[in-house]
Amino acid sequence: MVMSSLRSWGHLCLLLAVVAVAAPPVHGEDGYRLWLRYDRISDAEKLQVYRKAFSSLHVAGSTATLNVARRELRRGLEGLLDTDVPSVQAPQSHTILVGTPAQSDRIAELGLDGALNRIGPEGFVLRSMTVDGHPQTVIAANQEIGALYGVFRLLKRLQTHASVQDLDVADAPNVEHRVLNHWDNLDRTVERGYAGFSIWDWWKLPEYKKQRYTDYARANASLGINGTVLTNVNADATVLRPRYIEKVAALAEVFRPYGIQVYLTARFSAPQEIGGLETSDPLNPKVRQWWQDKVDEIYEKIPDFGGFLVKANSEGQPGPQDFGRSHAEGANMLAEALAPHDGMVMWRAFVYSNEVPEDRAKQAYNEFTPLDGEFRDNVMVQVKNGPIDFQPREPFHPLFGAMPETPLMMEFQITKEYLGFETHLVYLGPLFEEVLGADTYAKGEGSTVATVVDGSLHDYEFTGMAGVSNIGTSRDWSGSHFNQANWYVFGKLAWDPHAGAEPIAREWIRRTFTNDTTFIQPVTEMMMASRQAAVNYMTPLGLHHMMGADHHYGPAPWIDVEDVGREDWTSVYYHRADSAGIGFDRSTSGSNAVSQYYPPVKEKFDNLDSIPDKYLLWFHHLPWDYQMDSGRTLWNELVYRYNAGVDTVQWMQEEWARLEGMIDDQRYSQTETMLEIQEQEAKWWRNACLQYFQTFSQRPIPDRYPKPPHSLEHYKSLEFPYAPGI
Ligand code: GCW
Repeated sequence: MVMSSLRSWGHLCLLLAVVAVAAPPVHGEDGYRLWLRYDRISDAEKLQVYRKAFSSLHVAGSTATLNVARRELRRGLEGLLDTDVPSVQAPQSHTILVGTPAQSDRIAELGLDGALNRIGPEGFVLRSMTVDGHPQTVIAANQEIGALYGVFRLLKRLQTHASVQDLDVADAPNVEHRVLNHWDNLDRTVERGYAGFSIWDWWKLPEYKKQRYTDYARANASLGINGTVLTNVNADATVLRPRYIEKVAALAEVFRPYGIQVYLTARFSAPQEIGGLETSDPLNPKVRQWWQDKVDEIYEKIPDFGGFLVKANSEGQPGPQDFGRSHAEGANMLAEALAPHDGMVMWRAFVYSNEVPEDRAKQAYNEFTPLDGEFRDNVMVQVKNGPIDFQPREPFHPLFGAMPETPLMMEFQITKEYLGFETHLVYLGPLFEEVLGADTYAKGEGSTVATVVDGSLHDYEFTGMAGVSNIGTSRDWSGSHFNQANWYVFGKLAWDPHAGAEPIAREWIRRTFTNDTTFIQPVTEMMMASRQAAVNYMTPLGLHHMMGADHHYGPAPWIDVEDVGREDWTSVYYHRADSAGIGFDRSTSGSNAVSQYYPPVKEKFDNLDSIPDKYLLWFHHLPWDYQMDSGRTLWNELVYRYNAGVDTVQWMQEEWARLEGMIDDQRYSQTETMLEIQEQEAKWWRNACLQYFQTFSQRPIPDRYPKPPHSLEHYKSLEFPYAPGI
């Protein structure tokens, strides 16, 4: 008995040993670590080189931010190099020396003044130097936050197996305010959130500060994000009550060492709602006093409070126009209260009304351009990337370039409200890059949106970029592994709006998955193709706003006034399909929205010979038999595009299948499943839209394409009462 059980025990051990040896070296990953994965470097040669180059570290000073920098460096090096990298009192050979001249004479004496003078408060110098005969790697900055950014930069080099010899890097952000916008409500639901609930556990704050808050700050700092608006733009005045200000202060305290300022959304009617006043008129002295007192109260608890983000007179939100005042008068009142504390106002330009008898795409421009020059110095006007609403594709917003006297802040949406929620693999880098790279011609050729956003075009330093967050309580933060890339690319482009989406994708893949080029190459291609795929299977050729009403899930090109009560929330308002053709005529003979663009952009969009296909039906209503450059008729082109979108998703599935085994099963199979959902939904979009448009075009779907398997009635009857994000 004893012998036989010993033998089975032996067998079991042997079996386990075999399994252990045979198992792939990868292990399960739940995504919590994001791109900050510091596992032992797999390339033995690189490991040798890095170990030799970095044998100790010396972070000069022990302020909160420098302590974070030291911890990060140790954690990173010890993980990546899989060896002890001690903190030393006196730098030796191969020490990493980190600090600011103000904190450390050692740094001050390195002769880096010239470089430091060029990098501002948040930049850093990363340089290989010989100090007292010792080869060292120096990370120097004017302020501690720059040192932390430099630490992340060095660790990134190791994560991506880059060279660390002869380093001579100096970098600084091109945009001053790099801010996440959380559309998080105080009850922890998240408007347009697809990654669980809000990570702010308001109820337990201020006492209980979750580890996740620190991890959030760390992830953002690794990208250079330096601000966060904690609350939904559809605002709740409650957050301005004393009890909540304490809670906000607790979060601010966690974020401070990471260089992240907190902001709140200000509900314009707060003086009435929580202040007991009879009006919120921005010109009323009592109202002004109320805001000043409120702002002073906030700064007493949060000395580095960033300021307010405001959605006013838009989609039912209160605002200055309720009292006959302009957006500038409203913004300036808040700005005046914030100015003594160095706080700012981010005033959104996302305004439109169904009572204004004008193309919705034109309304923000019409409303804001006359106010150019009227805003106080500490106001930025925050403009969505396109004139409608974060659609899969829109031309750039014509306000960019059109308000030379007003700093304009870019607003991108990272959460994929209109691009497949959390499930679809859609990398937003190409969308962001397309918008930033668009030439407004405001001051002639080269006046790209990026030059407006970075302040260089109109010569101002007060600049910003906002991204509507895709972060929630989901273990992987963003609802899927690939959605993390959208947070990542936003952060990188906010730092440098001239950077490219593709290199950022590669870098993200290396840090998140592997440095194996046989994985990086196809996955980069998938990511780069994914946005156009979504455009194709949802809203090709400049179509827009055809999603389900309210929850915005799935196709619903049939939505009309009877469904939603107002024209500008329908689908039919935007595609205008009829027996003659399809598209919104915004040309000079239509709504004339094209004229909001500078020449020659205006002419380019106005003219059928020069307008790119991607914006065709945004600006023109065209007959079904209109001849496309491809040689196809418009109807056939539409059919072709919808199918191409599905094809690309299927290609992505095939590519992904070839990569099985190259990464851990957990992330592999999540992605595989998400792609299956995406394929199903891409087909659903194609089938429902073609079935619907066919009722107008009265033309057949060419034989080589699949026919919609269901009737139009079937697609129309689908309901999604618990769709997330509302
Ligand atoms: O895209 C729309 C969303 C709303 C959002 C609004 C906005 C926060 O559907 O949920 O409200 O834009 O940006 O204000």
